[in-house]
Order: sequence, then C-alpha cells, then structure tokens
Amino acid sequence: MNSNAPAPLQLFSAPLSMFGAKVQIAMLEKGLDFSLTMVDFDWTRGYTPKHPEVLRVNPKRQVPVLIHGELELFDSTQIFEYLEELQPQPALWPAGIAAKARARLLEHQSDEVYFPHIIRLMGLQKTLDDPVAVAAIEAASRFYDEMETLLAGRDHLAGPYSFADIAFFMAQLFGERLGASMTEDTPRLRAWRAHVPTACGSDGGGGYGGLAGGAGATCACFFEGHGLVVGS
Ligand SMILES: N[C@@H](CCC(=O)N[C@@H](CS)C(=O)NCC(=O)O)C(=O)O
Repeated sequence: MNSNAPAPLQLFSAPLSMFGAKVQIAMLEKGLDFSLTMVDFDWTRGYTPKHPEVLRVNPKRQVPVLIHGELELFDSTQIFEYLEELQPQPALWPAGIAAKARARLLEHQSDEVYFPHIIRLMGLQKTLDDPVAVAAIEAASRFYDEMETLLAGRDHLAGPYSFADIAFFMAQLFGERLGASMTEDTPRLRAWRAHVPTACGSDGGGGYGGLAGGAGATCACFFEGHGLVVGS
C-alpha cells in the first residue's frame, strides 16, 4: 500500500441496523469516501456469526464500527462526533454551545427515549392491540407531538439540518414500519420527513434509494432494498 495514501475509512454496518444506517447517512451527507461492510444478519440467527472486526473492535459486539487507520470506534453517536471533526463541512452540529448541546440531547433522545418504544413493537405487528404495543404506540405519539412543537418556525429539529435529524429520521423509519405511524396530527413532522436526509435524494445513494421519498416509499426502500420484509 502507498504509505502516503490516506487511511481508508471502513464502516461495518448490518442489514436492518438503524444505528449503522445513521452513520452511513452521515458519511454520505459529508461526502466521505468509505467502504461499507454489511455483517451477517439472518431472521433466525440474528446478527451471527459476528464479523471478526466487530468482535475485535467492539466489546459490545455490535455494529456500527468505524475503522480509520489506527483509530477504531464503535457506537453511532461516538462516530458522529468523530465525523464532524474529520470532515467539518457540511457541519452537522449547529454552531453555539447551547444549540449544539440541545442538538446532542435530541440525538440522544431519539436513540434512547423514542427508539426503545419502537423496539417493544418488534414481533407485535399482527397484535397491535396488545397492551404492550398500545402503550408503545402511545409513547411514540407523545414523542411525535414533542417534535411537532419543536418544528414550529423551523425546518429541522435543532435549527439547521443536523445529526439529530438523521438519528430521528432512521428511528422513525422503523417506528413507521412497526406500527407507530405519524398521523395528520403532526403535519410539520410529516413535512420534515419528506425532506431529510438530504444526501440521499429521491433516486438514492449508497443503498438508500428513495429515503427522502415520503413515508411509504421510504420504508419500502430501506427495508426491501435490503432484501428484508419486517413483520409480514
Ligand atoms: N448504542 C449503539 C447501539 C448499537 C446496536 O444496538 N447495534 C445493533 C444493530 S442495530 C447490533 O449490532 N446488535 C447485535 C447484537 O447486539 O448482538 C449505537 O448507537 O451504535
């Protein structure tokens, strides 16, 4: 290998990995050149066998993993922080200490407050009247209401387009598919979903064809584009 060549950026993700997709979208938004390795996923075995690089880098044995030369990272939010410094433009955190802190909190809430409700819906698509599913859908709806309020007078969750939008876009994609759909009660949020993420466009990039194409097309493209059908 040419020793002057920049170290390659290697992303390890997986089919149906919401967290891996967050990172992939952010790398596309930043125009980074990277290789993508999709680790094994199977409906019966789950994420096994584990990829040796994932096992080596992440003691939690999860994707996403990012390798950049001697730097080896795991966790989508940690990787976001690295990407922002590696490729500052386009910025995906807003400027200003308070705005940045709010955006980071939103990104965290998407992963750790909203998405756990969606995980509870997994396997319940045929029994959405199950009390567990009903409670999860109600909690997701309350979160949608909060995001709707945030979007009053702005196009994105934290002001300018940010990692917070990417995180919630991906998490909500799963919510939509698993039964926690947005309704007409949150028109600003529905409009927001139609224009993020920007890098993917309507004809797609990096395997995310049609992500910006609205609810139905969006879900179909992500899930079926990975050769996967959820809950059917
Ligand atoms: N907090 C982590 C969550 C990562 C995560 O849950 N990854 C899942 C795929 S979406 C995984 O690798 N699961 C396999 C396992 O836990 O064995 C992040 O943000 O990266």
